[in-house]
Amino acid sequence: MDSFADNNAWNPNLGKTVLKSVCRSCHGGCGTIMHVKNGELVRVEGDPDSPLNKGRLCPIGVATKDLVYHRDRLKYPMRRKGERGCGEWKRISWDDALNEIAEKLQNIKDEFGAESIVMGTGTGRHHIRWVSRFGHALGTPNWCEPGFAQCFHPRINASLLTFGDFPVCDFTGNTPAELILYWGHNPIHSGPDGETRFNVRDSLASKPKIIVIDPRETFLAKRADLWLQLRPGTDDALALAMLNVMIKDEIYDKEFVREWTYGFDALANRVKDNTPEWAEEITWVKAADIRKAAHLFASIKPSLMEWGVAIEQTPNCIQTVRAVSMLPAITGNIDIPGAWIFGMGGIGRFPSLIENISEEMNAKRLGADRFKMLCGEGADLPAAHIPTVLQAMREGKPYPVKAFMVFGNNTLTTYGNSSQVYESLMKLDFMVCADLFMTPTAELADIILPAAAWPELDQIAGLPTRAANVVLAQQKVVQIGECKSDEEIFVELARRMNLDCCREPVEDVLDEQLEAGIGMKFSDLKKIGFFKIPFRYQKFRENGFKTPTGKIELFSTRFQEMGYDPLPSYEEPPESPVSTPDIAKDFPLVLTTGGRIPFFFNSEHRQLKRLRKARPDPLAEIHPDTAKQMGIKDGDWMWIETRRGKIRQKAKIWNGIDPRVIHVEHGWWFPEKPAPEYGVWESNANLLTSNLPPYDPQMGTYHLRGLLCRVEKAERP
Ligand SMILES: Nc1nc2c(c(=O)[nH]1)N[C@H]1C(S)=C(S)[C@@H](COP(=O)(O)OP(=O)(O)OC[C@H]3O[C@@H](n4cnc5c(=O)[nH]c(N)nc54)[C@H](O)[C@@H]3O)O[C@H]1N2
Ligand SMILES: Nc1nc2c(c(=O)[nH]1)N[C@H]1C(S)=C(S)[C@@H](COP(=O)(O)OP(=O)(O)OC[C@H]3O[C@@H](n4cnc5c(=O)[nH]c(N)nc54)[C@H](O)[C@@H]3O)O[C@H]1N2
Ligand code: SF4
Ligand SMILES: [Mo]
Repeated sequence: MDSFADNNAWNPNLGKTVLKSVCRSCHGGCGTIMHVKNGELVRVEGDPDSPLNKGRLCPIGVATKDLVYHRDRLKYPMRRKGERGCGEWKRISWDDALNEIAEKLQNIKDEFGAESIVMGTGTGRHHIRWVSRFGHALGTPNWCEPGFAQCFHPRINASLLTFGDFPVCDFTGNTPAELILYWGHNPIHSGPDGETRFNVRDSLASKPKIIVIDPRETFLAKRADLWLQLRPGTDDALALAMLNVMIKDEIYDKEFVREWTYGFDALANRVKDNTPEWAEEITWVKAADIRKAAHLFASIKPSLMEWGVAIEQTPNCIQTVRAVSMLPAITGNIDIPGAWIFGMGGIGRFPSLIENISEEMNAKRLGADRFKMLCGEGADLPAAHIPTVLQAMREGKPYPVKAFMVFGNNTLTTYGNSSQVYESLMKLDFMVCADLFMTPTAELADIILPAAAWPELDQIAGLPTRAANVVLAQQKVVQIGECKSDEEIFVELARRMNLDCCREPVEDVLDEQLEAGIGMKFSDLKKIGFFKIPFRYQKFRENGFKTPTGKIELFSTRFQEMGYDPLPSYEEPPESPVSTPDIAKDFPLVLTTGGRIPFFFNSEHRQLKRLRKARPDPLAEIHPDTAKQMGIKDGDWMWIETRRGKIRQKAKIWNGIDPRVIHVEHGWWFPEKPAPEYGVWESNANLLTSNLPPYDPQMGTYHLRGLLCRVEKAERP
């Protein structure tokens, strides 16, 4: 253990043994108690006082020490010895690493412009906003994240334009929901984006009615009063049909709609032909069940909707999100106890430094010419369009991308269309990767930086994400090797490059955000661990909704201004039994990917023995009838193939999936297999998915769920 505890001089807590913090191994923010002895983390427990988890931790949280002290942690910077991807590395000092990065970035910026440097990151971690912040300080408008157009931000951006705010579930109030609708969401396993799986479990204690919309019979679907087993990728049609029923049968909240929504008649007109019978053909859900679901949801108050990432991973993502969000809206389940609520904003605006990006540079953001809700005026925080970034790496068009700075993303496993991603990364002049572990992606870098994990750094978290009703301090309790937090790395790079901004200490930024939110300094928040803001409902009654009309915009004036359809509509997925029957002859099954498992976070944690024991191999779900036709038995390996590629996962045969559908897990690589590939081409779901057009017109979303595939029995790998 001594190599881990190398350097404790930094530690202001030396001598103290019990500190409060917040787990950030997923998006959730479970309060923790960190037991530290002589600079070593000896125990992590759930904080019984935290309103988010009340003392509990999930299997990933329980494995925190295993993560922090894993022998494969990256502990010092390294430079690659040979050709890109050769798998040979040499330890270097932080000084050498940062100087070299600073010099290379400066040269590339001078020769090709700052826009040819792309900042990359992964899903909502502590440092996600710092990645764009450093990019903006450097002068590049280009930063990207595989979740942005495909996860959470479609819900955020569409909600900001529709509601003027982002709705979250009222899990910490005193009124439990009487009905919960889980739409494309399995929060018992995933831990919702920015709430915690414990809140979700607790919300079941009062025995609400349950509706589940999911192609798989999940834990919740089994217990549901109504489970709608839809065809993957057709959520838009289902939502429109539910709106149709609510409006035709006049079971919506008339008073709320009259006073607080804009464009109801236009919506009614838009959905008038989207009958349950129309939707049955598209979605495979019985018309009678669609009617039942609409009536059940509308007849109970408070009804709560828990929506998930599954509605965001098709090229009709934004209109799907909009349609789904209108169900709570027209039933008046908005900002009342037990329903969707709007946050108290306990954390002030993050200084993203976007003001450093000129109008001309903003226009150069890759994708800005098309996807205004991802890259431009309709985006909360504009990001670049990933397929366009990759094209710029490969082809130098519309301009060359020469450098990619990856801070916490396993690009080869989590971007769609992994083969094309690989081809793109191999064309780079310069790539840096900061991670906790060596990954197949990090192996392609020129320089690798050892990142600090959450117990090794100071940050703040506001939960639920964006709402920030509870503000928590995450504090550094240990130092591992030479690891540095991503935030510190950015500050050091900015100083070395003599940039005008992003140079102040990290704590100054935390103070700025906290003071604007809860009026407190980080050092004070650390002492108490978290701060729960007294909640107020129905804030819209004071000043209206923060939209141009002051109402919930069913007809979106901002969409209209941007040249997009102001009303939701259905779009058949671009590859499906309906839109491409020719392809379906060879690839007859519908494929969905990435349903979360409780033991791993996306591509992470396969190294942790305790978690890996629970899921040693990747599982693909298949119905017994389909498996029988292929001669596949439970536990057999099976090939899953699309037009893009072929992978092998183990068959899990069960009745909980439609005979026409296959589900594969995502994020798989095998840290135990030989470098530099670590088996990333064997079971990785994104060898099957597509990042090719068409994209969502507003958001640029590509296609991860509802594709076409075929399967056959495979030999053991
Ligand atoms: N086919 C398919 N693909 C998908 C999805 C799907 O459902 N199906 N889901 C998509 C979604 S919703 C998302 S959000 C993305 C997620 O995509 P990613 O964010 O790329 O996924 P992760 O595996 O969670 O994280 C990537 C890396 O971050 C490292 N890491 C963890 N903590 C830190 C840290 O503090 N600092 C640094 N520097 N590194 C750290 C981990 O070790 C890991 O290697 O995947 C997307 N890809
Ligand atoms: N333990 C753990 N927690 C996680 C993660 C993790 O990897 N592990 N990942 C984090 C991330 S990045 C995210 S985005 C969230 C995601 O968490 P969730 O939003 O819960 O999303 P998933 O579990 O990916 O998918 C939810 C459900 O959607 C269903 N589904 C698949 N295709 C469709 C479809 O076309 N329509 C509908 N209606 N349903 C469909 C799947 O069967 C699955 O049960 O979880 C986060 N939390
Ligand atoms: S749910 Fe998320 S935040 Fe809570 S213990 Fe598990 S990994 Fe940590
Ligand atoms: Mo995500």
